[in-house]
Amino acid sequence: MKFLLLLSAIGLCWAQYNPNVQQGRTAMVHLFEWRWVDIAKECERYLAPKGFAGVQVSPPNENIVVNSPFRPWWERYQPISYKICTRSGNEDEFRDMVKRCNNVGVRIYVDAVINHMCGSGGGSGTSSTCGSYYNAKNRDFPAVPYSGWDFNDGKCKSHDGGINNYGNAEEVRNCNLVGLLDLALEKDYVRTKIADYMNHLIGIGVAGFRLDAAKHMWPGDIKAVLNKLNNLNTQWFPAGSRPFIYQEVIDLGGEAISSSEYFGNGRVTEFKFGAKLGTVIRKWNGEKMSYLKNWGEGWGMMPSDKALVFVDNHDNQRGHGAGGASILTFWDARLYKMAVGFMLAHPYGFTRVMSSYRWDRNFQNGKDVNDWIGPPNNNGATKEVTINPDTTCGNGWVCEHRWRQIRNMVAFRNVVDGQVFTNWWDNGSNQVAFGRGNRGFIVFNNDDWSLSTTLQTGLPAGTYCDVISGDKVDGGCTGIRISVGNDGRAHFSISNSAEDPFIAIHAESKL
Ligand code: AAO
Repeated sequence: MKFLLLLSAIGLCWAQYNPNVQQGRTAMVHLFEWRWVDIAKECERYLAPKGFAGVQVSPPNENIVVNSPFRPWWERYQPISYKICTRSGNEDEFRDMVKRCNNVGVRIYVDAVINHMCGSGGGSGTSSTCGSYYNAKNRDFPAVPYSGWDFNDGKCKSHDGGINNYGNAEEVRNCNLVGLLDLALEKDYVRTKIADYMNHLIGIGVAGFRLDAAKHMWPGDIKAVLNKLNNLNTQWFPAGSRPFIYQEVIDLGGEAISSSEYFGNGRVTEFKFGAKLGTVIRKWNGEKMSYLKNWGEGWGMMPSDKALVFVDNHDNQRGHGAGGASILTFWDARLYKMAVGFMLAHPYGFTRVMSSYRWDRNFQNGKDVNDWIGPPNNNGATKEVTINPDTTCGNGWVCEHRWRQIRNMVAFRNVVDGQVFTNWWDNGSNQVAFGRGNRGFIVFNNDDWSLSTTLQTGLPAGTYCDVISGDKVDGGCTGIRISVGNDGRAHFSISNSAEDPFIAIHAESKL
């Protein structure tokens, strides 16, 4: 009995950190601003066959409609109600997506905006995605319903009701983030309304949540909400499964609030990951890839089993949030592929791949004045994600997750899952290599000269197909071939002017 209690205690402790993925899948993709009908198709036609574990979807609940004169992407971070009704689709479409994705083993993680409602200057009326009435000035959201009692106006002590000082934890958590009406999460009524919304989604079959603006909520208040959540839907998950939780906390150091305060609730976004990796791969501040030997905790990041990691996210790819200029995105495709490749090959953290749309960037004094532009659309209606004959996406969707190098590194991560980080090699500069047990090996050349060297791969003898320059197809290889000898050693040469100056081989790319 004691033993059983101990076992279930361990199970419970691990619970909210566990992404509830299908066995052998290791990476999620954020399909930013996609419509539910397109995600359902993508799960079936691409994500499941390629081994993606899950999808982070944009907030599904009703939001304010901002016409100024065009609709910004960020209107979805201004809730009006918890009805499933947005530019991405209605509740029927959401249900159909969750069902079809789960049926092919791809999980859905919801971006939950529960810290606040719309901006204080949001006016009143029915300019919302489902037409629900609201009055921001009176704090009136009858479709939930919330009223003046449910907000933190009385608690916030800053002179203007906003957050001006990130050195003051109370201000960060009790005041309005960029003017967004801050919910009073210490109230059981508010906690219950939020939990009802999340339980509605759990009932539909989602596997977990990104908690938006978690830094702006007290960890204990989040805990109280999580304690009200149901177990996952047993149609797809083992009985007793808990929702996966990852909290958006930006902690680059030097502020009042640190990531570790949130570990008890679930995983936390590690923003140092993309900021530092971008700096290294850009070779800024004297950084070199050889310094990545102790990447992870050794670089001052949180424990691996608490971290949700990514190279860029929907904020910092356009100058919102944190991270700054070092962040790599699809706009710097060559360096970006190396960074994502490094992330997916390295054992640190649970990984999230970004999938974006293109917009007209317009830098004025170093700031992109078009950082607000919403998804590809016709008069506000989000455009379909069309698929070109060469498998890339049309209609303005970038689909980084379909780039061969990125898609094949997701497969690499699945193949090396659970294997140790080993056989590190570097040239003291920007040529590095490492393996994962006897299942995979990767080599980078980010120097301004060629790499030509023989390395211990740890892999069994044989000829392997490099999954960066090509694919293994019908037993052949459309890219570079690497032959590993009986001693596990192989010769690599990578020109510094190669289209993609890195090579990756793994157990399933063996010919
Ligand atoms: C929009 C308008 C606003 C308007 C508001 C209300 O843009 O002008 O006042 O509506 O009408 C998104 C957009 C916002 C948008 C909002 C609502 O990004 O522009 O406001 O929807 O429509 C902070 C939060 C973090 C947040 C991030 C954007 O901590 O939670 O700001 N991210 C999430 C979402 C995001 C969303 C929201 C939250 C709101 O991912 O998409 O906003 O739901 C410091 C702090 C960070 C802080 C940043 C930015 O970072 O540490 O916590 O993030 O400042 O304010 C260095 C430092 C680093 C610092 C950084 C930037 O890198 O090391 O610590 O500089 O200064």
